[in-house]
Amino acid sequence: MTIQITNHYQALTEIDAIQYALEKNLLEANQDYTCKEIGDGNLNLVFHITPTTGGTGIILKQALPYAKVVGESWPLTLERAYIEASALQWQATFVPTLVPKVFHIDKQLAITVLEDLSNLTILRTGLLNGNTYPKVGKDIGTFLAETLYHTSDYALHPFEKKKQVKRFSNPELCKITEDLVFTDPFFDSETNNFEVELKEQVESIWANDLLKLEVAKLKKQFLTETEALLHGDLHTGSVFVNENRTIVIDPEFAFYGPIGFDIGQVFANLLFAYLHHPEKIDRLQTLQEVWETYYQSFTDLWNKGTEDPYTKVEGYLPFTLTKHWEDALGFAGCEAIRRTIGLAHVADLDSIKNQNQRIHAKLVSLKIGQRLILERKSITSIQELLSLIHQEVSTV
Ligand code: SR1
Ligand code: MG
Repeated sequence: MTIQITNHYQALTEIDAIQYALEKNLLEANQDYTCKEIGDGNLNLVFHITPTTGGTGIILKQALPYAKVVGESWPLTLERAYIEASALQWQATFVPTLVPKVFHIDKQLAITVLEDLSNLTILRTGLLNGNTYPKVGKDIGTFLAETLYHTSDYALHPFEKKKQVKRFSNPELCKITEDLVFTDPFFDSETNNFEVELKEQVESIWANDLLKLEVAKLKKQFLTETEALLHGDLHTGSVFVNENRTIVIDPEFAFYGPIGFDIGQVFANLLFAYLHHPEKIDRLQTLQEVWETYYQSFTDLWNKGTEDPYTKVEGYLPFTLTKHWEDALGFAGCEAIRRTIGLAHVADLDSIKNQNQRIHAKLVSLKIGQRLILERKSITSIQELLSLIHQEVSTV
């Protein structure tokens, strides 16, 4: 039976997905195909279509008009699919080997067809399974420097920059972050979700006005600073890896925001990987490599030549990088807290089977999160950050 696929939005089934890809000449017609919906994220359908005889296929990603993690009661714009595809295409001009190839975009049906990356593993899963990826820290550091620098005022003419800020206006997805990362976890909100053993810590967070003042400042930065086109949701579930390749996927939260936000999300999610396997020190080495690569690559790009004459003024580059560092620490702190007690958790913490170890890891995450927010301006080096993490892991 064939199903009529119109230009009006409808959520595809596995059979529809094959038919759609055939109609759009994205698959060879004289073969049979198998399709499996493999989406394990919070928001979208992801179809993996392969020839029945085996081999590489394609990925067809379709946005749903609501947040899958909650259900149809949480409607969500379909425009995010187009924002994601547009971000991938722009990022590909700076880092073609670090993002997936986009084969096809359909604005009406909120579909993006992408290269098949099923021979790679989601970084979070790979790290949880105990694997190590020697290239990933440098690759993510490069991705951050290239995408953030080239989309910023340091690289773009002011007219072009403001055009891009408009193009990547993404209010609904930003609102999710504003609520779930910056607001709800710091108040007694309905969306929060935490184990009863954390209650005392959580209540002390809700009662800590000094902490909340700092989070308010970070949220204000997120709301108002249009420094660069961010990925917007750069956790370890947004990265595919194997020993040789790193591919950053899923920029549906892309928008113009503060540079430190992307860096901070990477820091926090590598911290979770370490808290899951505290014997695997390479997780923290990866974090260090992310920052050191970012620092060096951003510096090289800046020194090659920029739009703004002030970039030649002594002291402006260190001032800029210090801001990115301090912001990254603060945003990492918010991410650590929200993934521990907010709506959307991470498997790194939730899947720790031993109850005592799991609660310990979560308490450490909350403690480090608070310290990063409060002490972000006094932690001045990656070594100090790593010492703080070691100290908290061994004392809570
Ligand atoms: C309702 S969406 C929950 C979370 O999933 C996404 O990946 C983002 O991190 C968002 O905060
Ligand atoms: Mg995602």
